[in-house]
Amino acid sequence: AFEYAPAPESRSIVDIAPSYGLFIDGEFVDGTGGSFTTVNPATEEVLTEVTAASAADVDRAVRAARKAFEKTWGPMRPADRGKYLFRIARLLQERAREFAVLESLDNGKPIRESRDIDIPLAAAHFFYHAGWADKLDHAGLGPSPRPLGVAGQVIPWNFPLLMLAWKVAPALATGNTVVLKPAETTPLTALLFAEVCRQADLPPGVVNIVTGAGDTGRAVVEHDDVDKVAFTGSTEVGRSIARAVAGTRKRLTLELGGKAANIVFDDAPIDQAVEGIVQGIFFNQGHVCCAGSRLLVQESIHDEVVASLQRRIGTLRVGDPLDKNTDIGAINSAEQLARIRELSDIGEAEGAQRWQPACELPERGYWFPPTVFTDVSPAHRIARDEVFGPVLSVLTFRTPDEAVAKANNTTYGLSAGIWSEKGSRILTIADQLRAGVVWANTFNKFDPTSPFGGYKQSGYGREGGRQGLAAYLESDR
Ligand code: TXE
Repeated sequence: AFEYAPAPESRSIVDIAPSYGLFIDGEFVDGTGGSFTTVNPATEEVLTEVTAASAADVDRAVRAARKAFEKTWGPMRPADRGKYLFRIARLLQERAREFAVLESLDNGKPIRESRDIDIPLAAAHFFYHAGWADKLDHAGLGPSPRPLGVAGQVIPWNFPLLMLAWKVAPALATGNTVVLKPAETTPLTALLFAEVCRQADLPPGVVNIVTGAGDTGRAVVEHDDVDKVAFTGSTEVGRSIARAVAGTRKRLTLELGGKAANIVFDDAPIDQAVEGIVQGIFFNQGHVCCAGSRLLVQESIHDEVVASLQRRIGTLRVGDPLDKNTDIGAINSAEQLARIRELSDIGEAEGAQRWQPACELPERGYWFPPTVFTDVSPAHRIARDEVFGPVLSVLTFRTPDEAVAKANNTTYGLSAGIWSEKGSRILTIADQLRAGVVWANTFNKFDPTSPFGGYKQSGYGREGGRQGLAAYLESDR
């Protein structure tokens, strides 16, 4: 059986304290809401104890953020704000290995992904926004762009540091201050980020990190003195936040779930497409809001694509996130694993064919093998619901019109992919897809210069690019 053997040299480069406080007004402080533990999902080992912020603690954080907005960060020359952002970006680079190992320990994602994607992209996000800080006048967002004030930000567990960067960098670059709540299963890189803020001499109160579960998130969202709420997470919680914010002065952006179509035409380069399909759904264990979870393949090449996909999946290694050869790591939590199992079982019960490669999973920890469903009909739950796990549903189409109709047949609209040799076809189809991001002959590519966000129930507002700045400015156009 598989033995879990963490690479000791990797593990030893992070220094995890036995317990953590909240980061408020530039200091780590005690909270009054008790504490909770965060667990390594690959071993179920407790990593450390983290403070749960009460509503009173959140109030303290918001007051610190307000004071910093009025006294230091708001009045600061934009070029000086930019210098702080550059400093943070460089520190993320300098401490990249530490961040990568910590992220993989707390989240379960393969070290290759945290090392090559999560952490470098987080740094890139700060570099990009550092450059904007003194150029907002030229962003085409109105004559004299003004920050909103205090931003309350709630983020999920799938890309803990990267989602923090998506939220914090544009808020700071535009002159806002921040109270951020990381997800309860992955608070550790946000706490290391707090240390980086101190190292960068960021004025106290500009960034505050309040750890905790949904109650803490609710306290952030509902605080009277928060001017802007930014949320990434489930559609259900997003809906409750929209209700809570309705009728207040708060601005709101939501980045919610997805059920992306990855469309493969018969003229596509098959090997390349298969790589893209694998990457599209198995990257980060499928814990990706824009995951290519619905493969729409042209009927004439269905069998060939599925056979080639299965061969490729058979070579994927599932296991120790700290092993550089691992392709698929651990599922982030027992709850998420239960949700994936349930939907996968429903898929089989509804009549779709479930295929999984022969693969031995570690005994401890939360694991789910890469899974492909064929004979899927658009009415099946696995074709409609976000699984948020390594589960691909394969559907077919005959004509381009049918591909578009099926791709758009979802309540979501975050992303989509198109595989074809014909540029004109790609442009025509992309134009008809109701999705915020469309990739052509690639998938899951992210860049701070490109706005990311959804149509329909995938939310509203954009993150990244010039458009992402608008969400943090009074003149938001
Ligand atoms: O999300 P939650 P969960 C989807 C995915 C997944 C499902 C459930 O399908 O299976 O959601 O995941 C905080 N007020 N996505 O339960 O609960 C919570 O503490 C304010 C898609 O983990 O939405 C955490 O910090 N905040 C997604 C954050 O919200 C509240 C990413 C997200 O947790 C709150 C994650 C409340 N009432 C899950 N309740 C994506 N779009 O990428 C919870 N939170």
